[in-house]
Amino acid sequence: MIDRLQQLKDEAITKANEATTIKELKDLRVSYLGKKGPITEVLKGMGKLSADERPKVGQAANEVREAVATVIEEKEQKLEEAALTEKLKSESIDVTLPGRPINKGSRHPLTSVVETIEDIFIGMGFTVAEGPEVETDYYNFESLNLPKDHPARDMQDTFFITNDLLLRTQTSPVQTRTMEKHEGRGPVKIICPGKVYRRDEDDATHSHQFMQIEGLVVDEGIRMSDLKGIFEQFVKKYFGEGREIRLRPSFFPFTEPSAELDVSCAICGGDGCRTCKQTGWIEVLGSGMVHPNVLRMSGFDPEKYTGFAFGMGVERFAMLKYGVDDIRHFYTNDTRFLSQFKRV
Ligand code: 2U9
Repeated sequence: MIDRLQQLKDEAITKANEATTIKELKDLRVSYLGKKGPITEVLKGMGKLSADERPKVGQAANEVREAVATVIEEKEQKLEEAALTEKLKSESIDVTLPGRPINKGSRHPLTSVVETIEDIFIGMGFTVAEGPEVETDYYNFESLNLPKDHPARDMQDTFFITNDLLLRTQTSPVQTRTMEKHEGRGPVKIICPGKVYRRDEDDATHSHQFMQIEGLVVDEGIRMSDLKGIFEQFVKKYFGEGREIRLRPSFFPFTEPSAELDVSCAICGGDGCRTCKQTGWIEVLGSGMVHPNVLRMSGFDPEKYTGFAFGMGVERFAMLKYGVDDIRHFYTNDTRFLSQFKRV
């Protein structure tokens, strides 16, 4: 019996050493050490042995079991280690390789221009106010001295949603809403950036959706010279030193008197060129003293308070700054256009 056990041991150890997979070892363990295995079979026959031989065979059987189990375990460990080494080798990363470049987006040029202009006005004590893009007829028109039958309403073809609701055609309603909140007490000193909508045919200089920045200053004793002083500072900061400005009379229903602001042409230095249409001047914004009707409707006493307001188109500023010749570039999201505005 002891010989048979020895033979089983040698057999199992050889097979374990030859095994190349964990599964083979598991099967070996079951077949040699399991309840139905040959070693158990040998032990079952121990009843026939003499009391003398029985403990010797029992001890030998236990030694065989232990030896086989140990060899299987050790081989299992070896195979596991080899598998792990193989896995680590196949998954190894060369940390010295250069990284793949990540394609980062960039700030939209209109956002950059809005932020630049906001910063300039914040530096002069203005705060930024925002409001809804879907407006009521009252805030978009009535509160700005444009009653229902006013001919100037035709100037801006409007996207109406209902009889009374519309997409704002300018950011001015934000200003009358802000004035209302002040309940007749100055000062008000705000700029209002945002999207506006007009039923224009899109072409190189018109877009049915565009961006405006409007400004409003209301307080006691505000005069046209304050407006001019703010413009001088603004032009110096946005367009750089050395540009002249001029105010040219104009008309808007919400301001009286009204004026347009021209800046001397940077391309020709005022001599006249294609960009300034040979005039030497470039029109950049509209402005004026807030109409007394507008002040009154929003709760301010026009006998006590005066104010100035202005409005500019952001796309126009961006086109002048970056030399863009078609407003539609800002809205077609062509990355060949947008990626040129990456900041370093
Ligand atoms: C209030 C009172 C007055 C805002 C003004 C303009 C003149 C103007 C245009 C510039 C180019 C619109 O985007 S554009 O087409 N805007 O010329 N805007 S005065 O006047 C206001 C605003 C609010 C309470």
